[in-house]
Amino acid sequence: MRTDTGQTVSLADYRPTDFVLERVDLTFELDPAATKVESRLIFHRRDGVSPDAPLWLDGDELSLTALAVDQTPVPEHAYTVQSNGLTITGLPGSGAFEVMITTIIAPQANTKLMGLYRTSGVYCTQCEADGFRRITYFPDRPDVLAVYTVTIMADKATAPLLLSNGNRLGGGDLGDGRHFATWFDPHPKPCYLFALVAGDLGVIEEPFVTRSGRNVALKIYVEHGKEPRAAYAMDALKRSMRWDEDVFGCEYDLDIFMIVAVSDFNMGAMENKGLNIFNDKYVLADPETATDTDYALIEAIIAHEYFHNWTGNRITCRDWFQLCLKEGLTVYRDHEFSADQRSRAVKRIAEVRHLKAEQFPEDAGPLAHPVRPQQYREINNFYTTTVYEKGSEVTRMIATLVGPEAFKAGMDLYFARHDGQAATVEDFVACFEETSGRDLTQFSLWYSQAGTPHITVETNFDADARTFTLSLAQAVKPTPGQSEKAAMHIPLRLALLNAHGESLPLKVAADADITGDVLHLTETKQRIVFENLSGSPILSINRGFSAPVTLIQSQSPAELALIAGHETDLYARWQALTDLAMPTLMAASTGDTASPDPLLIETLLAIAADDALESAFSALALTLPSEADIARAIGANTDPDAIRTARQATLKAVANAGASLFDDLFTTMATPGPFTPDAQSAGKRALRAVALTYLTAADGTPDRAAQAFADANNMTDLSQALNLLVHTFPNSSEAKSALDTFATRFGDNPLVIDKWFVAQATIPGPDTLARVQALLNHPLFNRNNPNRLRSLIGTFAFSNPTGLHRADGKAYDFLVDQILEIDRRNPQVAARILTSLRSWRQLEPVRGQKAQAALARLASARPLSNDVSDIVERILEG
Ligand code: B3K
Ligand code: ZN
Repeated sequence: MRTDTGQTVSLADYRPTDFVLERVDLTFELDPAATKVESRLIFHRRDGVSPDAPLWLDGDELSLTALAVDQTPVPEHAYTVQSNGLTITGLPGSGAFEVMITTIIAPQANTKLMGLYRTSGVYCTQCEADGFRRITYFPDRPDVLAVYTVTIMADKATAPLLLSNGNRLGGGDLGDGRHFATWFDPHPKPCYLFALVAGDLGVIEEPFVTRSGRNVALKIYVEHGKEPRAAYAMDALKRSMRWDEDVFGCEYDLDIFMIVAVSDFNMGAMENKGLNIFNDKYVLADPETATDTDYALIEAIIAHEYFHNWTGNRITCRDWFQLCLKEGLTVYRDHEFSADQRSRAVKRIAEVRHLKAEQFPEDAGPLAHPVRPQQYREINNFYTTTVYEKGSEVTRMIATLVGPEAFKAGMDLYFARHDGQAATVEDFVACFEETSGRDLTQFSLWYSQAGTPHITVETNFDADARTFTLSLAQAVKPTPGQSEKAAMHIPLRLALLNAHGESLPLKVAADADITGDVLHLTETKQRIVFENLSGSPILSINRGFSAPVTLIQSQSPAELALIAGHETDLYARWQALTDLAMPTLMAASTGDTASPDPLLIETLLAIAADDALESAFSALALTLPSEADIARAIGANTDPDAIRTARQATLKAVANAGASLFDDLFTTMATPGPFTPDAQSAGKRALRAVALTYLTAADGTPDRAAQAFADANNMTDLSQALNLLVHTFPNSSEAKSALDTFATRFGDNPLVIDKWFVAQATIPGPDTLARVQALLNHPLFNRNNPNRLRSLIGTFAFSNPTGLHRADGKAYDFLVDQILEIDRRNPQVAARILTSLRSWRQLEPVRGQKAQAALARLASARPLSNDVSDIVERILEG
């Protein structure tokens, strides 16, 4: 384990390497305990670099057994091995030369799951961000692009399958029970996109013909016996490939595209060139074991990794500070894909919910950082919702600002100009400036300035002048390292509605900064006057969530109810409902005995009764803001128990008022016949689940949920009933028996058992800690598997506010003990779970102090990985 404190890397310090890497030849002799890696690298000195400049190669936990330059062993005095790399001196002053390096690594001892490791007997790799240096000494940075040839030798019986990037050149028998295969990837790539898989796996295959006529073999590798469960992923892959051709003009560029599903993986998936490696959770699905959410995630992640082929692989990042260049853009592309495949409005609401639940707190807390950070200690801690989801929103705002034609032309220009390069955010933005003629200098603050802008909205109607004045003020709170903030360019879509909810024409002075329905807020304070209005209009602002901002606006319940009931923009309807519900929920949870606003109940029930609405939308609209949403709205001094009590009371009040409507919905939203994962059926199931939740709240008994559990014929209905039962009546015999039935039925399927862990880890209340502790010793739990760790410990930490924030602080101590324990094996997973404590300063003082003490204990523990120490120090400081 690396126990050093790690060095801070700064964007300002970027400079290119002294040596240009031209070609890479790798040979692997695979062995679980001692894999031999022979690497031949062809370099030449970059123009202008001093002839005696040494060559630096990164390395981590490697054992060097041979080193030669141009076939001559390097004498000892001409190289130095350090714990983090290798320096070679005395290299040729000009021309190309070959460095040959042999290292020995132990895949089976690799518990960090970075570099080459073993999972269920299969060799596999994860190199992004800096795992390649755990395979061989190498210039492990994304701006070093080269063409790779890879030969893999392994035991034939245990590893009949030998895969790497690119196209397979050939292979054969080595005689001694071993065999080999050679792969060549013609596309220059950085080493983080390198991949190797060797093992014994099943496969499903389908042909795909690209729009220019290239035949591509699509292959998805899974554990033997699981092949049928990869069919949906294959379907999603084909749809993604076609969509990327149709919408972005991006065509696939090799003869083969492979996906390998593995069961031990630190994150969701990895876009290695031609050989994506996936957490099997995001590949395997069938109606009996996967929920609608699982299907939607598989579709999105398959698309995301595939889309990286152009945004990430063909055009990669100059350095890791530019991570959003590939991640934010690719998330934007996968969001657009899902919107086209499903319901655009529902997808948008889901995106906003996710952004507000995950990214807004990050941007408001000690881990806040710009979409393009300025420095890092551990790059793996920057694969955040800010880089990904806010990065996607920034791309979306560019599309809004420049309009669809200039956006399309800008993307085309980006692909044409930077193909084969390692690019920067500036390169990307310049393309849209050129195609639109718009100056995006101020807009670019979205990349460099952290924090969510808060926009204060004030309005005034002048009946005599028939004008409606909109006064906006923007501010961004200080974030770590950034105390002063400049005014940003914020695109706000808006409408003025009449009393029937119809949009009125937007008539403004010629010099007003508004194009179509997009208002450009660029000043700290800005005022716009709308003219020619016969009555006071109702303002609907930030429609479609055109900018990732927080609005501070006081609209009356009647205005919100009008928007919630009649806006044509469904996102705006959903947002207005949330705003309508929030005051009651907040007041009740800070001690006031507020009963829900009758207008809220009336509006919700009108939505429940409106069968013209998409059911997926109604399901979202009828779901009250979560406990975490309420905590965020309150901001400081939050008491999770009081919040839960308030939310449950509101739920019950709505349920009582609408019991018969919910009863009807429960019946009419049934989806008879065999399960299909399409969006429409999923929407019906979601709405039926919401109805069941209200009905259960109205009854106050576990009966309906227990019946739904017994009747369920698919995993979506089954797991929803299980969660409802277990969360609402945790100690009932019905809950216990449902948990037992579930475990017996799915005990042989770890991915499904994760749902069983999640259901229990998220039971509200202080007793869940003991339950989670007991489950750590359950035979179905496995400490070495990241999915198990996340489903039990991760969900307890992230998704159980009343459990984690037990008033006695015991859950904080538990979490810190677990993080320390996980950190010894897998620092990345440990650091990720730790981020669940980032908002500790918002807790009421007693809980806050206990959380702080636990964090301080973690910070002073040794050994501590660079990953965990970076996060804990920032959480405590910020
Ligand atoms: N690029 C990978 C994430 C790598 C994370 C490294 N710690 C998957 C993705 O975003 O598509
Ligand atoms: Zn990605």
